[in-house]
Amino acid sequence: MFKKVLIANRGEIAVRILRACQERGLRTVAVYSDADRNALHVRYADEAYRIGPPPARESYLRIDKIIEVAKRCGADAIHPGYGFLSENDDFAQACQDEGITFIGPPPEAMRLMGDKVTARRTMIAAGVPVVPGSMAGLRDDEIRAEAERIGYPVLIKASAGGGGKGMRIVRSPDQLESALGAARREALAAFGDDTVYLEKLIERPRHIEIQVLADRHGNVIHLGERECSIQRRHQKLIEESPSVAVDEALRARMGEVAVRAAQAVGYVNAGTLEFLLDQQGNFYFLEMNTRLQVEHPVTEMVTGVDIVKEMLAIAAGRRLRWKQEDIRHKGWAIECRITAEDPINNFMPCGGVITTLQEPTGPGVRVESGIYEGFEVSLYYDPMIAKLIVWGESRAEAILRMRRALNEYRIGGIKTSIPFHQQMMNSTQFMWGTFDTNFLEDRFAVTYIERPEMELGAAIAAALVTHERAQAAATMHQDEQPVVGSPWKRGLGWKHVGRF
Ligand code: MV4
Repeated sequence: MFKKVLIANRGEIAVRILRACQERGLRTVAVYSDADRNALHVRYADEAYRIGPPPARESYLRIDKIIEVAKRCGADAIHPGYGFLSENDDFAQACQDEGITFIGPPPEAMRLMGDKVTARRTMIAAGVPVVPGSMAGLRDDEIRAEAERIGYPVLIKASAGGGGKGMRIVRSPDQLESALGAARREALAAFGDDTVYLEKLIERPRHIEIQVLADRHGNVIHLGERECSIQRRHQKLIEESPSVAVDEALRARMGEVAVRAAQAVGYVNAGTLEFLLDQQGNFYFLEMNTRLQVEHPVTEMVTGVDIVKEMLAIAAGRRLRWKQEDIRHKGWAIECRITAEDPINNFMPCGGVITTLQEPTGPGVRVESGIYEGFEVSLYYDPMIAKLIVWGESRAEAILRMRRALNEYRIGGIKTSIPFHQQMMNSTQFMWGTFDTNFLEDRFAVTYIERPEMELGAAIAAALVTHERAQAAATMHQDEQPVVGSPWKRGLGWKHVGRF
């Protein structure tokens, strides 16, 4: 087992990883840029080393500087967190070459899943469902023929990158030529590569992802799903586990596919398979994240598994402690990403000094944060400053608890996304759970107050009644006795989600 871990990250995730290391009796090393000289992760670590000026490309992305610090201080393991170098196979390779344990997957697995076309081919070979589509690198005339074969509507996607850049929906042949031109131009500008490919458009999909854990001894398990459809410009804002759209049978199918996908690439450590789920309950591979994810705490809250500690154990060569049948799910967890952005002003990033801080607490409330009173939030990095996660016995209780926790949360001196989350938790559509990835763009403007005539209390009461009724109805169907049991058992599914 390694003895000293360098955390090659900053902010809330660096603090999160530090805590797991310290609870495992490991020495901890922080690295920081000049903008983070007084950051929380620097304060909490046993040792801290400056790696450069604020810009990430001169500090947190500098493989040479991070490896140099690790060698200088005798760190025998590195945890990359998420973002920055966490999916950089050159970094994983550099650690391996220097005899430093990389707490994550092997570089080969990163490479296989990092390239979208290779990942798609690998998944098809492994029998993982992918969206019907074309090969990449086709000429425009070949694409026209492919669009006819696939059948409209189709989606044009950029081969060189994700996040929605270079994506264009084409609903009829007459739109194809102009959409192709626009997609190629955007892909070239964003990725320096105008190669595109086609996929069948999945209308109003949900983004459902499955957490997997794989050890070095061939054992792979999944920890259930996370619902991540509430996104803005492909940035997740709210995640939850389980999903109202996934019942026990669908969870088992998605989990089995996710495990098979991980095995197909020789995956080791924590990883996440992302899927699109259509309105008929079919799911399709989207991509694999070969790292720990921001939203991992919602899975931890409903399974009781400390994913970061399992990453440490797996990296140290330990066998997984559980078989798939040992994994139990209890209750419902929701995470709200707290960002230094102004939701009333188009989520404009707003830095500044935090003049007051009152974090929520109490039963079922968890705050993962990298801030404190007096800390200066800089805009050199991602605007996410904290995550608020709650657990409840049911989704309705989790929503009520999130509402209570958000009302306690006070961050003075900067604007934050808290008002957006408060409005979302008051939204009857969110409470119904019938959203999809288009929800924010289509139907939820921050300044729009839904059904003002409906008293908030009435909306909450209706959510509670609806939820318990849906559970009881689902239970009745199976056991004929109205026992309100785990939401994991009955998966409300869209057909079950009640209406007010
Ligand atoms: C899709 C899709 C519908 N049909 N592919 C968005 C970025 C990249 N991760 C893939 N994305 C999508 N691919 C097909 N064939 C809809 C989206 C999509 C989306 C997916 C997940 C989460 C949020 C999204 C927001 C808009 C579109």
